[in-house]
Amino acid sequence: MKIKAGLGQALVRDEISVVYQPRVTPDTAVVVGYEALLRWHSGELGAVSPAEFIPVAESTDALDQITDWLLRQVVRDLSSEVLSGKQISINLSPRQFQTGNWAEMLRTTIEQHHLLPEQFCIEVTESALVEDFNATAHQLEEMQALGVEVAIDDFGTGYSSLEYLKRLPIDYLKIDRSFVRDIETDADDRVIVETIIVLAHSLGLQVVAEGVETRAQADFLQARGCDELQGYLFSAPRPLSELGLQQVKM
Ligand code: G
Ligand code: G
Ligand code: MN
Ligand code: NA
Repeated sequence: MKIKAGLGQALVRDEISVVYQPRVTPDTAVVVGYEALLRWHSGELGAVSPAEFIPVAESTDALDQITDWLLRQVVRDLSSEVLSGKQISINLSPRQFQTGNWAEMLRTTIEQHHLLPEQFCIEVTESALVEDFNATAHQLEEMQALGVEVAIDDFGTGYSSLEYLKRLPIDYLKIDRSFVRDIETDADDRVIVETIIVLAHSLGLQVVAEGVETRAQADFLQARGCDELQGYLFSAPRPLSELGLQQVKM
């Protein structure tokens, strides 16, 4: 209840912010893009994790308003030197494909600000496809027609049919960090990760591994041909002002 009430005021109280986590190439750790992630520092509750407040925001219209704000903030931040020429990934919750036309929102934003559509990647979880396949598929197709890229987030943790991969306009699969975490010790996780990479590449998709925390994980993923890596090994999500050129560890 407290979260729900606080969320209604969060934007006007300036308590919401955005942080960026780099996606890097496996060999030289060159930053190719950033994932934009929401942060809420509530006056009453302190820092509230998105894992806690997003599900609550989803059940009101707060999430659409906050996402709207996020998109505008990202557009402002794109004019900074550090983000220029980088692709920004934005997360949309499954339910948002039923409450808003995000393809249209992106089209208007891109036109108004003379941006390149390839500068945006939309991340959706598999559950978006399960909850309302038609609405989600339609918007993803519109996004692809615009030139915006599409990623399936947390891949392997949902219930979606592999057939969706064939039928939908997808550019990236993001391997969920639960499969990456124990790569060094768990032979099953290694096989799952290898298989996701082979599957994605066979379908012409690129692969991003999430939650990369150790050099050994990065080396394994690189050796298996994973296209991009994301995780604390390279950088935690940080505010724009703290994104430096020297932030990424090799
Ligand atoms: O950043 P962190 O690991 O705390 O995020 C936890 C969860 O919240 C992740 O699943 C992430 O995708 C989600 N999340 C963060 N920012 C956004 C956002 O802007 N929109 C949506 N829908 N989910 C987000
Ligand atoms: O579900 P999604 O992929 O959008 O979640 C992204 C979240 O994962 C970010 O909010 C971030 O805080 C978290 N995250 C990013 N890198 C790492 C990492 O290396 N390890 C762990 N445990 N979490 C991470
Ligand atoms: Mn994500
Ligand atoms: Na994820």
